[in-house]
Amino acid sequence: MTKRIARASVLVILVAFANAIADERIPIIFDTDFVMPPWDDSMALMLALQSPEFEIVGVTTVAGNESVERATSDVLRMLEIAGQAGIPVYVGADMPLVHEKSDFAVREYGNWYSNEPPPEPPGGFAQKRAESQSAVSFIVDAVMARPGELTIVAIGPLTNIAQAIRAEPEFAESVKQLVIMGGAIAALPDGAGNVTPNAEFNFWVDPEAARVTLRSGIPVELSPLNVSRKSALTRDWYEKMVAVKNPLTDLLRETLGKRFEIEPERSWFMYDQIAVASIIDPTLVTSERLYVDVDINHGISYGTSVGGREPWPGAEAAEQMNVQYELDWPRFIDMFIERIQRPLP
Ligand SMILES: [Ca+2]
Repeated sequence: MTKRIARASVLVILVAFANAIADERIPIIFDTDFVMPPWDDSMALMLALQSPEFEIVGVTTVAGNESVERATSDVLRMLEIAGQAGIPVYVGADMPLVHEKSDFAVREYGNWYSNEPPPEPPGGFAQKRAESQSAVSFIVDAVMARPGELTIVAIGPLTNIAQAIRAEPEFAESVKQLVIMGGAIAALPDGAGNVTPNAEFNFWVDPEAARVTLRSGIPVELSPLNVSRKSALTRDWYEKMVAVKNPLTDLLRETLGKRFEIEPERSWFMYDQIAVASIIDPTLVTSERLYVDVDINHGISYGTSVGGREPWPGAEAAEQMNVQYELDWPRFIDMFIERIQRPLP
């Protein structure tokens, strides 16, 4: 009896302790055009999953790198591999708001318009299924249930976020923070685009959604190509990353490893991973407060983000936000590797 009471008290203390930790965690919604490694969204999710600073309230998918069906199928499998299949997944937009498939879109990187069934992810399709609630409905409900508390990490086209903003008038003022991987800012170093000369992929896929989102008044931390270009994932770093064996490094060996087998001397940028890391440790990046807006005219600058220190004619609706442009690469990659190598739950 005494033993049982003692055990019960220990349990009570443990639960209280767990709750105390839970209260300290940063609740996030992870919105992603997810694809398995070597693509960046999956490595960004690995970092988030392996970081006790976060409470991942849900993962929402969107068309971008690939179709939304592929994003959903791959993320469900990733959560199983990471031992966190309990995190709910919600299916989001399968097309941008306005942008239509063009010959240029087909030639360039990205497969957001695809209607092909998703290929089998490493290890086979997940047992786990997506929730029946839509991503937009979930995002709105989750934010409105905890006003001022949730951070949204948006690392794909901003289609779901723009729809959530439009769906609920009080949504924008109820989001604590929105961390976006997207855009390229010519006013800062390394600000060229990666799809068109000046437009970055996520913003270019859904420029209208990017504009609605940036103009919404949600406090934004922007992680554009300027800061991505300060990263350099080489074969040496990759080998350090996979030196410890766990299901995540096994997956990286199987996927990211192929890149370095084919092109051992090449280095790769990291994008979404930096956006996630900057929430855990804001001192990893240097930012400047800029007014940022997105061009939605169907001309040569479609999808281009423009940032300025002062508002300029035509940018009267632009909001000020933190724009990352410099990265402490050695500290970032050390942190990334250390987290990926931690034991899985
Ligand atoms: Ca992405």
